[in-house]
Amino acid sequence: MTQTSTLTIAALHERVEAIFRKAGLNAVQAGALARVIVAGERDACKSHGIYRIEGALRTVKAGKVKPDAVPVLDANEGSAIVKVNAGGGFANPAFELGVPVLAARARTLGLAALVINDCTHFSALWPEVEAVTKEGLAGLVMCPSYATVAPTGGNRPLLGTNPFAFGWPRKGDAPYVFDFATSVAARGEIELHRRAGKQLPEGWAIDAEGNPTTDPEAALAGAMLPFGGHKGSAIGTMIELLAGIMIGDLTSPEVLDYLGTTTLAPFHGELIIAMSPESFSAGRPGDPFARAEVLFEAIVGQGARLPSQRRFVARRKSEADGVTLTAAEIEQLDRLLEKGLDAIS
Ligand code: NDP
Ligand code: PYC
Repeated sequence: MTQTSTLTIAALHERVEAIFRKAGLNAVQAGALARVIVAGERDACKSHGIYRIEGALRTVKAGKVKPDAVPVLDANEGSAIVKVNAGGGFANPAFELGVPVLAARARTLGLAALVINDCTHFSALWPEVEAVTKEGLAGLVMCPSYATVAPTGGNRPLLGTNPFAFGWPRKGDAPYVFDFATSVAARGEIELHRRAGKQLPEGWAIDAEGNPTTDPEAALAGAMLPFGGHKGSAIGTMIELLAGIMIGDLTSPEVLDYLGTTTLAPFHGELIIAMSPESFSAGRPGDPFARAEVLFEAIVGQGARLPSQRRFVARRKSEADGVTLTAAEIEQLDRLLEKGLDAIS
């Protein structure tokens, strides 16, 4: 049986933050990264949990992200568009800086957008969309990645795995949140299959010759496929347009040109849109939150589950019992804490 250790969420946070500090990240970068990575472990989202630490540190070591960056807010007074320049650092502290201004603006204007430029982004989007719903607002979050996905009908990497998240606030309940890659699976899942020596499910990827493959190595050398065929391909393209070109930042193929590899975390921009359900529904019959509950009850009433329910169950368990890690994962954390960037090949 695999040996395991259980840590409280606070203890895991302390360890992860200390690893980033040891690697030379300033407090604002290390704190925000630890929050999002520990949230991934807490919610049983392994593809964006502690597994991502090495990738983040590899990107620091390669000089492709600034460990001491301090994000700068351009509040653009009165405008619906709030901007934060991440200054070449990670996206997470930039988001934390911008979200209170975004929320205030969306409450005043009914709708507002937060543009993050010049950031490195490796994390799941649900922590961000949940932060928007915590403000009583509906949210959309999206960003490109790097070219690893072939457009439907194509045979070479072009689009990113381009994650897309939506959140709706619920009074007295966890929000309705979905968050997924616009590829069949996140690239992190392919890498986790490779590490575990497992074959991929059919339909996830093609090899370098454009033939279907279930071999993770061949998939990493070839291309992933969009979810839902031409529909996912179009949504992935929309994200390149809105969260790349429209905000004056890099598209996924440009990111790959810039980095020259998919072993580092991608450098690009991010778009977050916040909407006030009260403002949009003003003057119309019915309370939008109460009407949303009717819809959710009808979904659940058919035996379906709401997205993120698995995460919220995992979260409650972690909050009560702590987060369980394997001996290999604990060893990896100890090694990173002891050696800092020297642990990264
Ligand atoms: P999944 O396929 O694991 O999950 C997608 C969403 O669907 C989740 O909200 C999930 O909720 C929900 N869901 C899954 N099964 C059901 C079901 N049976 N009924 C209802 N809802 C369901 O996501 P991906 O693998 O595509 O993406 C994983 C993560 O990777 C995302 O968080 C994404 O942000 C991140 N990512 C980040 C990238 C980046 O560049 N930063 C790039 C690509 C992905 P639940 O969690 O409760 O199961
Ligand atoms: O899991 O696809 C992914 C991913 C790419 C960049 C960050 N996460």
